[in-house]
Amino acid sequence: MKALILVDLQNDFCPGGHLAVKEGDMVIPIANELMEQFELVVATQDWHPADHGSFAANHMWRKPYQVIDLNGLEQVLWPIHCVQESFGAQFVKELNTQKITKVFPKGTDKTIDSYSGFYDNGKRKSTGMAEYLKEQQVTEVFVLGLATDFCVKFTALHAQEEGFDTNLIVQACRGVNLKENDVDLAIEEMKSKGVTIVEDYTTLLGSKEMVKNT
Ligand code: VGL
Ligand code: ZN
Repeated sequence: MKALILVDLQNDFCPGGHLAVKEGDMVIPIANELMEQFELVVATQDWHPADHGSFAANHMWRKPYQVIDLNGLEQVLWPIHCVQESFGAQFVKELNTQKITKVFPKGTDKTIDSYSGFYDNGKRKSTGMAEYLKEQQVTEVFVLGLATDFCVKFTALHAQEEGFDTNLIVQACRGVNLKENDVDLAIEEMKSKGVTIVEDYTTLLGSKEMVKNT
C-alpha cells in the first residue's frame, strides 16, 4: 500500500502568513490532484502552544532567524506561527481535506520543536505516524508540502529511516531558503540518503492501479 503525506499545508506557510514560504500556495492544486490517486492520505499540522520555545518572541532580546540552544538542541527561532486553533494553523481552505484519513499534529510540546511528522527534533517522542502507516500496510510513501528545507526534509528522512520507500514530489514543495541554496541542499541530502526525487508529478497521475497496489 502507498500513502501520500501532506506536510504542513497551513495558512501561516502561505503568502500572507506569519512564516510565509514563497509560492507556498502553489502546491495546493497539485496536492488536490494527487490525492485522487491514493487510497491513503495523511497530513501533518504544525500545532504550537503560544508559549512555544521556537518562537523568538518567547525569548528576551531574540529576533526571528537567530539560532539558540533550546534544551540542548540547536534551534532556529521563528516568528510566531501555527498557534493552536489560530487561523494561521488551519489548513489552507482550497485544500481538499476530505481525503485526509488522519492528521498528525506536531510541535505541541513547548520545550522542543518538531519539524518531522514522525518525531520531534530530539527523536524523544513519536507522533504515531510510523505506527499508523505500518498498521495500514504502507510500504511506500510520497511526500509533498512546506517547507522543503525543514518539515518536508525531516519528514522524508524519517520516513526513509522507518523503512518506507520514500518519494519526494519536488514540484509540490516550496522552501524557506534562509540561505540561498538551502532548498537545493535539502533535495541533495534527501537524494543521498535514498529518497527518490519525483521530478514530474504528472507521471503519477492517471495510474490509479500503479499507485494503489503494492
Ligand atoms: C516549519 C519552521 C517552523 C515547516 C515549521 O513547516 O517547515 N518550519 N515550523
Ligand atoms: Zn513550527
